[in-house]
Amino acid sequence: MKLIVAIIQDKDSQQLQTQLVKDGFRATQLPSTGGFLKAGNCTFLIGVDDEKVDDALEIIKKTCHTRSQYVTPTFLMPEAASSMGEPIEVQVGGATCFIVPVDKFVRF
Ligand code: 2BA
Repeated sequence: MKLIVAIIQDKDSQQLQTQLVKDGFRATQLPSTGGFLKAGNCTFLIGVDDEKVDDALEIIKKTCHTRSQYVTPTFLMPEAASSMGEPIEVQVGGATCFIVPVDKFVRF
């Protein structure tokens, strides 16, 4: 068994949750915050049998989309507020996924 930890954008969370349940996956959704943008995102914990990992990743890939976001340098360095520069474009990925082996899984 594997645990997929998938960090995705809030905008895609509803569709991902719906599709996972529809295809028989069990998942937990946690609110999270990106360290760079300091904006809300969403972390899914999905426990899956080894042979289903690729199916789950395919659902994540199909439902989660890369988007551009503009941030001002002062957003990243508030101390430089007096010399505000042009906004810079940041590509926020559809999903950042970690696939972790699970030693043991029990449900009571
Ligand atoms: P954030 O940390 O808010 O990062 C949002 C986007 O900002 C990133 O998109 C990336 O395009 C850019 N970015 C992040 N750190 C940067 C840096 N030091 N310099 C320049 N640009 C930077 P993604 O890479 O798609 O990441 C989306 C979210 O996934 C991240 O939100 C974070 O919450 C999570 N994440 C990404 N890589 C991670 C990792 N290695 N470990 C844990 N969480 C990660």
